Amino acid sequence: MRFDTVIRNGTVVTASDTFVSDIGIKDGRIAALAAELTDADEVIDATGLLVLPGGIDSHVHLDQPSGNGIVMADDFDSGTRSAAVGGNTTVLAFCMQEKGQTLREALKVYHAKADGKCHVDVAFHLVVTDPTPDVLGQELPALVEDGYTSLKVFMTYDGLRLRDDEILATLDAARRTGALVMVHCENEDAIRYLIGRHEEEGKLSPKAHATTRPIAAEREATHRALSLAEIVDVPIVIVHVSNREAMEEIRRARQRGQKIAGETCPQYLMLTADDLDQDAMEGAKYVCSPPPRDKESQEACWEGLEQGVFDLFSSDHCPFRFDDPQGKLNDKGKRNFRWIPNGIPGVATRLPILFSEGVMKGRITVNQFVAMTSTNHARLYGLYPRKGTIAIGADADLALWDPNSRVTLTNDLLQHGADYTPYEGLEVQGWPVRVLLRGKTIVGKAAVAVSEAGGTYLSRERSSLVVNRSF
Ligand code: DUC
Ligand code: ZN
Ligand code: ZN
Repeated sequence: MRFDTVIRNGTVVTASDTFVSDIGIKDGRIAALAAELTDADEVIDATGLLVLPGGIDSHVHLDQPSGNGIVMADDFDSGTRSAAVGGNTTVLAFCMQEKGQTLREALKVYHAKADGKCHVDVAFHLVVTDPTPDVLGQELPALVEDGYTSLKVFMTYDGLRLRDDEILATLDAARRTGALVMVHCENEDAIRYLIGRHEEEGKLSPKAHATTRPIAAEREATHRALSLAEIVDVPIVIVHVSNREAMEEIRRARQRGQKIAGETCPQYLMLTADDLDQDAMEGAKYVCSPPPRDKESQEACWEGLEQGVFDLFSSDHCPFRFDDPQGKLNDKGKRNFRWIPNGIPGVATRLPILFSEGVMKGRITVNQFVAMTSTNHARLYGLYPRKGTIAIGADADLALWDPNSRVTLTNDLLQHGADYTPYEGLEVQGWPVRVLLRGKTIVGKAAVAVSEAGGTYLSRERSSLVVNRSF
């Protein structure tokens, strides 16, 4: 067979194996894995490089309206460009239902935001904020059939949070339709109470964000979400876990026999609440929810990755500009932490940070790295085996990774819309030197993403956690 592209002499890494092989690519897919493939229009020499399945980041926020004049720093153009620079070939973004809006109306809005703008492939999770009988009984079953097979519910934030009875109804609808539900676990009433107390005491600086959202508020909500899922007998994903106590809830639920997926994020390995406690408003750069905790929590999150409590390592990319009245330093936010938008950028730094801090420091294997940054995302969100692995027939979504390249992270390198990175100055070892999306190079030398927006929308199957099949 003559190939469009052959990648020669790379070390191919999947979630289970590491082997030296050439890769033959034809019509955007992997057509051959063998030695000595030569007959191709384009030959890429990958000697000394790892060839990884392109990263799949199943937790990113792009172009979401954020209220109060706040504007997210990335739309689908800049956010997916930054994703590509960081070695990703697929992102799953959130489609936020406004109250009173149908899910179909919300999807129309988000498809219009994304169509023609994406540099990597994209799919949507539905965020259900208004679980009316029509939404759950009529819309959701049809949307799952149409390939929107996951949704998120919030236990915090006024206007987004669902009551327990609404969560139960949503989980039950998910069980009937085969959708997978992601849950943001923080106890809103406890947080509101603590915000009130902090305001009475005049504690209004960014560090109060962490003390008003304590570990117990996350642990309690995690336990409650798991209990609600147990009551209606449905799998769920606990997203962005920040600490040991919430993680242990997942472990215990699994021991009871529940099907649970767990997710953690770079900020819970790399940052602590002390980062919020800095002079002037610098701490606002690190305001995200749940907040970064302490050193012990970082250790716990590493343990969760090493031991498989967490299946997913996602960025929770939720970028706002810092020095901007529409971002972190909005007028109200400068006076009171509660108005600082929650979220930090991270879609480009997720893979390099986990590779450098996890693989290079001997905490996880390179195969675990691939599982937690790509394969498990594809399996859990219905994209496997088209995405998330290197196998005959899979999309040729590949990150050519130089394990010896040392890079100092700077904001400019990341090509996102934010004016800062929480990881400025961090030196990482390991970097994606070339990224291919369905066989086409989208990031080449010097990490410049091509300007053409070649990403497509992905319709998805049901989650492996729901259907429980191995192929
Ligand atoms: N939850 C998220 O998942 N992302 C950013 C903010 C939040 O609360
Ligand atoms: Zn969340
Ligand atoms: Zn998020």
